[in-house]
Amino acid sequence: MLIKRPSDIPSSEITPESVYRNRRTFLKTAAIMTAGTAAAFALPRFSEPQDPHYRRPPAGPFNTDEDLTSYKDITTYNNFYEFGTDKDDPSEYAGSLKPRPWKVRVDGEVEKAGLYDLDDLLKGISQEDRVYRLRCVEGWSMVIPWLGFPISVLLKRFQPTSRAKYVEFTTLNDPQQMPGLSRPVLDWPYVEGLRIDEAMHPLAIFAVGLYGKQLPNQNGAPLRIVVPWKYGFKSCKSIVRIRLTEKEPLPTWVRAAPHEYGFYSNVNPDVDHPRWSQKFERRIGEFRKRRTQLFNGYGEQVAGLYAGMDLRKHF
Ligand SMILES: Nc1nc2c(c(=O)[nH]1)N[C@H]1C(S)=C(S)[C@@H](COP(=O)(O)O)O[C@H]1N2
Ligand SMILES: [Mo]
Repeated sequence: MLIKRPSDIPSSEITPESVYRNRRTFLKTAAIMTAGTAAAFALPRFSEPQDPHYRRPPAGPFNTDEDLTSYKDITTYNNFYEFGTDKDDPSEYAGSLKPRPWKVRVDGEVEKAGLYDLDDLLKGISQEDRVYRLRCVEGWSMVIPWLGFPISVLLKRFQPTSRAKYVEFTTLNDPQQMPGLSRPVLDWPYVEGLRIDEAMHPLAIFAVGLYGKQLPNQNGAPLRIVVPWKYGFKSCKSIVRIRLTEKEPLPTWVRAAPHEYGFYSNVNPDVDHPRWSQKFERRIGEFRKRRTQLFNGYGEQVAGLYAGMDLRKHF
């Protein structure tokens, strides 16, 4: 495809990244016109640690202007038990995951059930840069420039029936690709769930990249969810199945320890985990702890989803 280079960009700024970004704008239009360009999400792979020319999207209601966590921290401090339980296990062992070709099964309460190729699903989706604060239940947080698109964009295509009240996401369960699966630390495969109105909220995204490039395997390649007002464990990674259901799904951590983890898992400094306080968090890269905010600071956008609900009971 021919790439036009706007003349207003000084040649010193013509890095692979900025070339890609120009191309991306172009492809966005192209995808709408032809509705069939798989290339819209053909992101470059990471070949260097972090592109120094990465330009973050502007701050807004969905984006924060806080300092970004470094690429190195984002990709070496991970929780992905399919590759081991230590934080540095995923970056060490996720090389065996093959993110392409990738199939996603869509079933349950939808008109358009089927086994879809991921690249077909990504056709015609215009990508949006978003910077999210991701939070983890262990009391740490990062600011990650995810690249993705609202979950609602795909869900609508599958045409949920009137009985669809929840969405369940399932991670790959292949011991050949995921060495950690040979140990019974969790009841595999890893499963997560959202109420359908939560999943349809524009802040809830499928992420396919970060820092402008393909999602590294240890971060949940090739497709994961990011729900920035919830604790990190809601972020189901390397998704192979999306099921719409009438009944509340049973997420892996709720199944493992129902008195410790609830279905909703909204970030809430006033509801302690039975074994630790959730009032403070450590931003990776910082020393002093920060006060944790209700809904991770996205209350204005999402509090309405829980109007009338007792968040202590529905934790
Ligand atoms: N399949 C799968 N998804 C998972 C996990 C996991 O072990 N397996 N860990 C969860 C937890 S506990 C956290 S905190 C986040 C961490 O995401 P990150 O490593 O991209 O920061 O992923 C979540 N998604
Ligand atoms: Mo976590």
